[in-house]
Amino acid sequence: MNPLADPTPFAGWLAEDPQIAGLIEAETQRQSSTLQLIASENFTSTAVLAASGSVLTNKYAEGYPGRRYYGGNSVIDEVEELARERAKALFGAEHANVQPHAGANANLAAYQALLEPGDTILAMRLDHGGHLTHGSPASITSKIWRFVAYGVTPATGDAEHPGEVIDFDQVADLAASERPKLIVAGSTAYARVIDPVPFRQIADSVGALFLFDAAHPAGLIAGGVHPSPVGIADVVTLTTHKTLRGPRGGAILCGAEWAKKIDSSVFPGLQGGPLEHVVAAKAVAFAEAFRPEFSVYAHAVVENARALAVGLAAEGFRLVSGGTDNHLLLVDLRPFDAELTGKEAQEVLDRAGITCNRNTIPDDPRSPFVTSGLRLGTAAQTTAGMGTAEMARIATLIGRTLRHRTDAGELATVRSEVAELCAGFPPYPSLTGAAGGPVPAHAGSG
Ligand code: DSN
Repeated sequence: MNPLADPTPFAGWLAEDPQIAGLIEAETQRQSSTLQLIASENFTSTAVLAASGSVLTNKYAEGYPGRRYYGGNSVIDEVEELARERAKALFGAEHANVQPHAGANANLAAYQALLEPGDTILAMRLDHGGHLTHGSPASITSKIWRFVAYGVTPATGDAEHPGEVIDFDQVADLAASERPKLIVAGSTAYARVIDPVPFRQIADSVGALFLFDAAHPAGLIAGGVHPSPVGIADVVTLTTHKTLRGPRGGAILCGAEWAKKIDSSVFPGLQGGPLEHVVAAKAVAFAEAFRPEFSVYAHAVVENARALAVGLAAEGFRLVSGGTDNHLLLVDLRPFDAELTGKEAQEVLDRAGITCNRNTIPDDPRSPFVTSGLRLGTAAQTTAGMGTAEMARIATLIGRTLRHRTDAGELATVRSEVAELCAGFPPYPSLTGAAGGPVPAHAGSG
């Protein structure tokens, strides 16, 4: 069968591979009938899906627009140039590199561009919310550079000033004593705004460079609900698939003075041929994020996270840092049930159709595989059209699931209530044949 003869890609084009077609269908149904609360996930538009499933995947394009190592790149050059220009316009950056395959690659490329092997980097502790590429012993970053870690202040137990916020005194003290070449801000599990200004001031005070890892808040920055580090940090790395709601991938923004070093660090320094189908999908997502409705969406993500936090607190959970300013919540399970681990909570919630991930909380006594915490995010279900009323309901469903976690009947009841709730907010009505429901926040793009 000629796949191009069939205009319905997801069903028809895969007819010759029923196993994969069936698995894609099953995953579409899973995403549509269960709650997606993993803070690093989202639902892209169908326009993003179309670009990333396009013939652009066929083209080798090592190099950059106008400077490729293979022929036939005139169209691809236009695609990548559009993606770069849209990224620059969206974030107000002088230069954009849209080729990193992931956020981890973007960070590695940025370190390689800014530093020499063995240089010192000051970054956030993994168990306080940092990322693997911020110096985890398991990451190659820690084998190439010397990492020193800062963390968050202790929890106070005081509702007015709960603590567990970035300890800027510690950042300043460590910067003064360790003289890092680079200071990194950014986190995967920090529920508060990360102000780039004090980081810049501390970096300047010791002559360090400053990298802001915006993997998580990129969409909130684009939507105007998180302060932009662009123009404050020397380099900003980001992922395109989290709050930014694009395809899975990374990007790097920087001033003109770093452009050449960043570009050669990504290619040929770290990667080979760029994934131009993904670059095209990034271009689509950057354009979508430029629309006024994306800002409405970004504000709704934060409002929903706050509503979910209020609901969870009423169920007896403790929110690390007392709440949230962004798209995610870090939940300390211990006050709810001292025996309940993050691992067990994640597994039980999965059975009830509530998808999230276990996460360490600051100074977690349990291992990263077990943990005492859960991380939840609202970016995906906000895209599907859910609002604060649904967040309140989700909080009670989480409470019920974990309270009755050994009761199979109750788990089945919650699962059917979750399916009923999700049926009103189909993320991909055109793929699942779902009718009605609120219009998804990305509607209009497909
Ligand atoms: N693994 C991603 C997250 O879930 O936050 C970060 O790379």
